[in-house]
Amino acid sequence: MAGGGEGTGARVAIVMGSQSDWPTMKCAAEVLDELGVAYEARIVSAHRTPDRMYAFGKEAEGEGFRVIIAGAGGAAHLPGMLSALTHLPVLGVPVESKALSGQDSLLSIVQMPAGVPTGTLAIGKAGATNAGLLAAAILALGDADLSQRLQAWRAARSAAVAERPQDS
Ligand code: RP5
Repeated sequence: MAGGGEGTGARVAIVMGSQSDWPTMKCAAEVLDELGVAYEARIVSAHRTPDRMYAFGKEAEGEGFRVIIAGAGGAAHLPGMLSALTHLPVLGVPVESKALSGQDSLLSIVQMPAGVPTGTLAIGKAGATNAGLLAAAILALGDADLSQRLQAWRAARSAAVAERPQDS
């Protein structure tokens, strides 16, 4: 894992409401690894550990983070609450829930009141991967080397798409 501890220079925080969110949120971590972007992953629950959430939201910028990726499922209040606590950009990932397949997560994250923005990604692993890519794109605005790596990553993805389908 890139980053991995306080004072390591991680610019991206990946936070999630539960250990059970990690298989989804790991997709953000994996793409950041591929792009050489340091991150730190933590469990921060809006409901079960509200004091931890408050402290993280207030201290994130001072810890050196520049972008927060926040994933949660069900009554997914973590991304919006963090948006209320920090001026850093917050990218919300709706984790696919068992009861409502993530529709609850999506609606809990997306409909923020004007003035408290939370970027909202797709439900599940695709959203987590894209949150990682968006975090990298935000950081790349001030990092020419990262911008080059991101463009190369995107170009490689395009090059990997065959022009014609084949029987497997
Ligand atoms: C949310 O409740 C978490 O983000 C998770 O997606 C969901 C279920 O959590 P667990 O009961 O699996 O810990 O707070």
